[in-house]
Amino acid sequence: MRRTLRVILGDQLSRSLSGLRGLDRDRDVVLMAEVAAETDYVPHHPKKIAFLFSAMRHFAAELGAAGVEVDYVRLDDPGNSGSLRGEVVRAVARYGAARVVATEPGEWRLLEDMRGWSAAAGVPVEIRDDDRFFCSRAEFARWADGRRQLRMELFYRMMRQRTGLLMEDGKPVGGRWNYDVENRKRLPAGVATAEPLRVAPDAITEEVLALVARRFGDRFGALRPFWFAVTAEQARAALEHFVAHALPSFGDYQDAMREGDDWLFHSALSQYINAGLLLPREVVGRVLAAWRERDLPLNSIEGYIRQIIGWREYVRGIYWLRMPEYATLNGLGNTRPLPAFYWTGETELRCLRQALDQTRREALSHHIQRLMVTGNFALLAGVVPDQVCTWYLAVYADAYEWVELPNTLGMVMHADGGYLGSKPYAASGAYINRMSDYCAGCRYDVAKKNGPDACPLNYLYWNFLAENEVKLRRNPRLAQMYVTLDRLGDERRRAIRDDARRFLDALEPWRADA
Ligand code: FAD
Ligand code: DLZ
Repeated sequence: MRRTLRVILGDQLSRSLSGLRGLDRDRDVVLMAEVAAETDYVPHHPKKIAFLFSAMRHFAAELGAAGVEVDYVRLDDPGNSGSLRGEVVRAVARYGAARVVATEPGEWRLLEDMRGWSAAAGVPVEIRDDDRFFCSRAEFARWADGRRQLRMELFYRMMRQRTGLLMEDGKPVGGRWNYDVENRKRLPAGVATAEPLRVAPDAITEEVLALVARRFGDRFGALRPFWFAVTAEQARAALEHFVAHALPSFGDYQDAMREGDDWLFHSALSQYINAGLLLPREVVGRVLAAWRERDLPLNSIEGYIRQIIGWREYVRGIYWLRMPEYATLNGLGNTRPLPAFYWTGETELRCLRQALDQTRREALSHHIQRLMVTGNFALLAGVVPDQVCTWYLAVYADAYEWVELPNTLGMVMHADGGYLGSKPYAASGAYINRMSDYCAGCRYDVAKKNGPDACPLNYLYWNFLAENEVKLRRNPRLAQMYVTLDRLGDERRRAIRDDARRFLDALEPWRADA
């Protein structure tokens, strides 16, 4: 009897994966491959590559220990063709496989490629749905049908009702759908925060770290210290650690930032969930169990569940609904190249320096840093969305296009004309000062509105509203901002424009080919 080849990608490391269902241990062979096409389509952070390669190698070993035959192609194996398609073609020939079974990938470009595998390998290729999500692509499309603009809050309520999570007699637990108003507290000085669980690298990880240092050591990002979990068991321990130490205060300080504090009360679990080491269902189940066991604050529990069954599922739905044209959108008509400091970290704005430095060290930063620091600056500076998206896709250990693109292009850059979110998350220095202690040590003065020492976010904010007036003035959520802009006199408006020009023109642009 001829064999079935089962292909598992680097972010499909789940034993319950659809592509593994019905596997016949006596006949089937699993293919996993480290390939240059995946390491190089954007300059991924070395820590992200090391995390995935180590997790892939551990997953292959686990399958092997469970009696599954695994063909694992390493990046430096002689004969490695450099692409997933090439490896599928080679493996089909090696095993005389009759067919290939795979789970749909998380990126459009790879799904397109996968659709060509059958012709290339000369055997049928079955592409199965990825059902590790709460909401299927078809269900999301049904929900979105006929809506000109989507709103996460409405999607989230539908998901709460559909799953019954945090529901009581058909009503939201506690009487409200959303406790976000309680989740915007500034972190008081002296409050001790939590750290994610750190796992020491084992021999497999050390071998991967040596490979990654050799091959990708010149890229943006520090490889060590490397502390990520690389197995499902370790990732579950990281989840337990989060639930024990950070979850109770997750809600209160969800939007806070503090100098030198990388994690506050965030879970640092997204890289594990997105690679398949943790399933969203088990994360939600564990958080709800902890709530019942320990009577934890509802604003933390609801806030966390909303991120997983709300935002995470919502952005995935939008990605598949709107690709491939979504990636090309530039609704505000931005033309400025990404400033080079995104890749060097060299900027005098302390908030940006902090977020960029953390990104370089850890290949992670928390949501408010991504949205309101690195994202807000790119929005105010009018950077070309495509270059911003490339940066976010490359530098974060949890980044795959299905989740990165809607967050960056839609939520941060408002490049989809308000399809994902009702208004741009634009902010001046006052927001950063309210939510962090960054401004105290900054070379710029957050209290000054104009001039060489003023916080650039202050004049860039008003300049952004002025420059995009035609597209944004009619947005009811920005009405008050335009009333204020209208009240600024001609002299102040001129100063805003001149300061913004001077500052933006002095930014060194990133050159992709440099
Ligand atoms: P927590 O704050 O502990 O949140 C819990 C979990 O909720 C996360 O682990 C994540 O799985 C989920 N979640 C929260 N917010 C979102 C969201 N907006 N979209 C999807 N899932 C969410 N998240 C990614 O997983 N991959 C990305 O490539 C990514 N790119 C982003 C780009 C931008 C510009 C922005 C603004 C956000 C992006 N996010 C992305 C969302 C969010 O910033 C990260 O999920 C979060 O910072 C991960 O850290 P954490 O695990 O500590 O999250
Ligand atoms: C991100 C990534 C990297 C860096 N390397 C590999 C790899 O060598 N082999 C592999 O199967 N997957 C890798 N991945 C994850 C894929 O890029 C991911 O599966 C697609 O982007 C779809 O989400």
